[in-house]
Amino acid sequence: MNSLEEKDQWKQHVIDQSWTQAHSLALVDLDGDGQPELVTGKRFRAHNSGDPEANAPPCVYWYKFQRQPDKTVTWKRNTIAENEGVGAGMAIYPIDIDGDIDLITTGKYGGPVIFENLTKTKTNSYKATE
Ligand SMILES: [Ca+2]
Ligand SMILES: [Ca+2]
Repeated sequence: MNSLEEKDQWKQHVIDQSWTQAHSLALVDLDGDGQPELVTGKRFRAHNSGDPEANAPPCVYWYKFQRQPDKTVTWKRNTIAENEGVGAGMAIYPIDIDGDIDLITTGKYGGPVIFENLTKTKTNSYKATE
């Protein structure tokens, strides 16, 4: 047994118990401060509706975490969308090259969905063609 398998090597901390079925996770610096944020979300009716709250609406959230002086960590949830979700994957890339990182999720109501991050420009510079 190596040191990572030893009992009591890991302690679980739940970040948010207010929703269920979190799917993909990513750590990405969304606001450009040099510290990554946690991006995640859910779809609905996953696993043949066998998961808890199977029909709860999909969502995309990001969490800002902060280390406190006593070394505890706090997580503040922020909403990107509550009408689209995250399925089995997401992509992170500066799609609109405006200085911040954008997100592409697998969506729930159709094909992939881009969430344009407007942190740097405050204006929509992405033009989708259909
Ligand atoms: Ca950041
Ligand atoms: Ca952007």
